[in-house]
Amino acid sequence: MRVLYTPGVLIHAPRSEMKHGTMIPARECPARAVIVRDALTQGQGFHFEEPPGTVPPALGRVHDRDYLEFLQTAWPRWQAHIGQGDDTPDAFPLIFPVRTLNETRPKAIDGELSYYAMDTGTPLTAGAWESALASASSAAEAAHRVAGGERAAFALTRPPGHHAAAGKFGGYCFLNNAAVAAQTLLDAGADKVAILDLDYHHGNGTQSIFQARGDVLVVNIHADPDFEFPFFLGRADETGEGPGEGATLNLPLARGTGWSGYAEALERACAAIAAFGAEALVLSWGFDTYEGDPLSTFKIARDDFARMGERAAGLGLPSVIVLEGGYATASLGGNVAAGLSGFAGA
Ligand code: SP5
Ligand code: ZN
Repeated sequence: MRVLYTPGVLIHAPRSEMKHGTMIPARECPARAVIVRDALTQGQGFHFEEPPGTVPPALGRVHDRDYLEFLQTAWPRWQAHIGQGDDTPDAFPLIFPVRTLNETRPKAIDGELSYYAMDTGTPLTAGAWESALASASSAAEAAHRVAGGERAAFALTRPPGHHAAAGKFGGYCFLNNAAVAAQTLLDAGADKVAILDLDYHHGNGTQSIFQARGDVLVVNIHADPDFEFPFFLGRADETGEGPGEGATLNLPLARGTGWSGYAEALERACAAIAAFGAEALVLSWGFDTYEGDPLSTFKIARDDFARMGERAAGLGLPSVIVLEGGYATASLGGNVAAGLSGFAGA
């Protein structure tokens, strides 16, 4: 299987994030990509290639122009605002345009951060734009390969992407790599594409980007937002709108779900994808469903990732696989290798 990887994904290095009111080392860290890279390098049948260092055309079709401009310029503006040069701390928003406030975009960088953020859990760093762009470029290149006839390609993306909406960052995500892959497949000639999101968390960004479109089916299997981040999207009654009515499927699962409950949802997801008539698949694959993951309540074992990959491959669709979450860093390389090998062996 082709692997799209560039060291550009290692530049974004957040210092810390908040947990229960105190700051802890950032969970979404460069070591995640390093350990996956090393596991696949040592594994069988993975062929590495670097994506081009260009902005993928699909990026401007899934994200707002003003948002891309903000992301690209936020760090130097934040740095100037803070006035500490190289000691500038990561940028965090402080207020949100919630109900009772209006959504007029402010001019100051700290106001704009709040305008474009969906949570306080996503440090914006000096390297955020560069790594996010490297990831989106990897996802787009993987899609090009698959559109060109390869059975499957894996984009080793970091930071992840599925929480990022057209004009919002959050949940460790800045650019929606899965959406870029799906749009690239469409632009290359596919009429219908399915996105299957297997991250522990609901992919709110991906759902919102495509919720009013009928050409992309978005299916999520995830922890029920009644008890888990992102809390405000991902319920079973969300089915899409307008031309996208019926092209959103949410399969929220209970706290503590293990393989049998997960496999049942996966069957439903695959049946929906087959019925939709997708010509290609984007697997938005997070490994934070793992039993050892610090963010997870699910009980998915390494062998289960191989089964997951095998089932997704059973759809028989040309597939772009992008990496989302997974924070049991020491186990992440082996888990991803198991999942991809399961896919490739099916
Ligand atoms: C891509 C991705 O997986 N993003 C996840 C972002 C989650 N951020 C919120 C984390 C909330 C942690 N909840 C406490 C669980 C501790 N057992
Ligand atoms: Zn996740």
